[in-house]
Amino acid sequence: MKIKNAKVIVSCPGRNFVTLKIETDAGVYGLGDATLNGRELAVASYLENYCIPMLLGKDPRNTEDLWNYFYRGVYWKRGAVNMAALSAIDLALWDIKGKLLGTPLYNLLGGKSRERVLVYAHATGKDSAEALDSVGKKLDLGFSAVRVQAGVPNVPASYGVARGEGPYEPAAPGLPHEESWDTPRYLRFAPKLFQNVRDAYGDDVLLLHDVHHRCTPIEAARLAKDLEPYRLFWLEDPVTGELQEGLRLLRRHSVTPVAIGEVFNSVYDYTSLISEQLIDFVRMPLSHGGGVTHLLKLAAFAGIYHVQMGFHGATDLSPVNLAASIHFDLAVSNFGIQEYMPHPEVVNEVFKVNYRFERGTLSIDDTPGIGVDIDEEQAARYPYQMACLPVARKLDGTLTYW
Ligand code: EZ4
Ligand code: CO
Repeated sequence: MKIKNAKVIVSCPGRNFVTLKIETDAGVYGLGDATLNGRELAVASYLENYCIPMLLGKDPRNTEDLWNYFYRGVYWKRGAVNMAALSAIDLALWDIKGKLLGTPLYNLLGGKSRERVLVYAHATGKDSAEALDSVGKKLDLGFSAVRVQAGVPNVPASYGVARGEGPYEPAAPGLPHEESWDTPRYLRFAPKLFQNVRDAYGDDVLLLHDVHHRCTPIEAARLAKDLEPYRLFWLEDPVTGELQEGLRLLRRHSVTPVAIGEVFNSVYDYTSLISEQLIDFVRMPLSHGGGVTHLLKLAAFAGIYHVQMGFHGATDLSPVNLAASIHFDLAVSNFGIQEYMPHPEVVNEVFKVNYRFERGTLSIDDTPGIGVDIDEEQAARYPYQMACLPVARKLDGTLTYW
């Protein structure tokens, strides 16, 4: 059996998605998500100019060998662009494997450890009152776990706050826009926000919060300690991911659980963090972290240390990635929670999805493989539009982490 063709489909139904389609001479094809928000065409070009010519003629069933071909076989390993491309290849090959065997992906990963996948929603508001209102709306929709973000008083454009009426969506058309940030104000505000949420909605709701890389280690330690009374499910990206040592300081001061790694792209980003027990949840998504092949190894390693999986699931990951994540979440024993930001309706014109939200959980049907399809004619109706994530500046103008 051979790979006879592969192509990259770039489409913008509301936001840009990069999809890899690998076709075999056995009459089945597979889909992988290669979307890298704000750098989409870099991955598309890498796939088209380098990876696809190398894939043609190879046996699509050899997922382990092909994974290594595009990891060990690439002298310049790792990196977001390289790994997004490799992840898409790996997902497409596992999709093919499931279709060839006539079984949904979760059966190839150990079968079901659970019937449904716990997900968390995003609550957001320009101030504390609006955020509280937003939490109530998510609970009304059936969610039992909610990430809470709110505009910080006297910080003009803080992270996690929707710009208009709709849900929070960070990328905007054109070159990067600028947001502002002030950590001292944030550190005073965040504990009050969570006090208000607990007072309003009680102890049962699972609460999450994303610091989005903004704190220094000592600030992160202060925040994690001050949030302890509100028993967060997790505190995400309290320090920027490349400063892994920073988490040691946080751990010395707090038992607030830590999730990290939505911008990581390798098992090797996690080995020290996990073996030194510096984190509690893995965020690295299938579509950036090397696909099913790499993440299965990471999940097994994490499980030994009682670290759980909590995949990134923002709208800048395509329905192909979300569906693959649900299969993975159903199967691995150390599943924790799945982020779920529903894609806007228009995305369903391009992608035919096989998952369903109900009572705070996602489930998936038993279509073989990943089970998501793409309508190429519809995809062509939504050509690529340049869009970027913001950059952030402190109030004095200094560029900081967004
Ligand atoms: O800001 O995916 O936890 N979720 C997040 C996301 C990220 C976006 C960046 O593209 O941090 O909302
Ligand atoms: Co995040």
